[in-house]
Amino acid sequence: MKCRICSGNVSKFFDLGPQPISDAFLLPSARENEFLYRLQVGVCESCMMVQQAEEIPRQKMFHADYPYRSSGSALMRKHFEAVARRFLATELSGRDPFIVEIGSNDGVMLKTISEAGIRHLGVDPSGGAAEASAECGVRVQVDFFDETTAGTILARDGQADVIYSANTVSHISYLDSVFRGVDKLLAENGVFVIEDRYLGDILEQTAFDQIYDEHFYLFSVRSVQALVQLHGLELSDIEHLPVHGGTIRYTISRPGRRVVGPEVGRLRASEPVDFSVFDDFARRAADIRDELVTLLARLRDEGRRVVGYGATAKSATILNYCGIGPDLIPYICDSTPGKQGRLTPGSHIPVLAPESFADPYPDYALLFAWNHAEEIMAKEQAFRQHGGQWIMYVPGVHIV
Ligand code: DWN
Ligand code: SAH
Ligand code: ZN
Repeated sequence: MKCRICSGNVSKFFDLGPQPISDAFLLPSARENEFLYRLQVGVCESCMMVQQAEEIPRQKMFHADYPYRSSGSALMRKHFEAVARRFLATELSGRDPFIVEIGSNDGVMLKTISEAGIRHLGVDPSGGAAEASAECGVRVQVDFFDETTAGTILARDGQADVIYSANTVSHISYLDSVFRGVDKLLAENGVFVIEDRYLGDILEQTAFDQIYDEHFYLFSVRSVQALVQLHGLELSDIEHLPVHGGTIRYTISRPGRRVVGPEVGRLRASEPVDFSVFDDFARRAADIRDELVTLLARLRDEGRRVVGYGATAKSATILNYCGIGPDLIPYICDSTPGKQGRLTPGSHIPVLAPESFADPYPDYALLFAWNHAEEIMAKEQAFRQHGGQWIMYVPGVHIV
């Protein structure tokens, strides 16, 4: 298999078997003929980019009914407001600045930019999310960002001082086209800022649920630096952030335009070069699967009720890789309107509104949205007061 970035040789290290589209929550009547594909990941021996073996047509994942809404988490709303405020105070403080966001979803970041009266454009193919962002005053183009889209934006709006993209660039297999687009659209002294899940944290926590269709790539400093250089740009800074279980914010600019920060070399030097870490990761993931399934089967046999919390995209990987269905988890509570009343993809577990959680409280709740543990546990304090316990599987299976 050839690397999608540099054409190097990709060595496969983890096969997660047949998997559905992670955000394709099914209407109860539509459970037949579900689309499945084989989820496998490998690492490029040349540029170290971790990537999937199979590409899913982009329209199958991102369309009018794509259900995820970034604003569903108070923590993420705060995070993106801080991002916007920082841009307003720095990169966007000049004359008539312009910012483009790739994957703007429901406008969680651009809302603050729009309120400040700054020229902006969100690009996102998911029409429902785009509609929600337009309702809060965000200008949005319902489209996949690529070289063609970039050309259209350039002709209409001119160059961008900031191109920002959170949890989206890793979702795009055709990064050659995206980077050609960025190169066209970015002003001479502009910055391209990317935030994405960090491979180092995924390996350390054995968070193998971060591998699913949308996460086509898992980024590291080494692989992003190689990617950026290949397209004539420079990785000038990185920040390691706690959100989504461990994220890196990469600041990319034209060569020589910015001073390269010391963190880039420091974190890069800490990254593994020995491929055995990937095989170890796959082995630990299989152990977690066995432990989790054993625990859930034991609790069921003891007559305990276990329900799920947070019908995340990540949960598709756990549920389908472990073979967990409604016999072990009768339902999952989730606050997203577009997921409620539907079945989880592949595993066909009903998704109910959070109000069902207390009706009555289960003995245990399996927290699929483990990256929002603090927020959810604070919101659901009464569960613990009723004797309920949370089951976690990152890093490793444990009960809190
Ligand atoms: O990268 C991606 C990230 C940004 O979002 C996308 N590919 C898809 C998606 O991934 P995810 O579904 O794993 O993201 P989250 O943020 O872990 O999803 C949290 C889920 O939990 C949502 O469905 C909403 C739900 N939730 C809830 O029911 N109550 C969340 C919170 C905070 C709550 O209080
Ligand atoms: N930035 C938000 C949303 C992440 S979910 C956040 O961090 O919470 C990923 C988003 O990327 C979805 O809204 C999806 O529709 C969008 N997306 C996928 N491919 C895209 C592309 N080629 N161009 C722009 N957006 C894309
Ligand atoms: Zn490569």
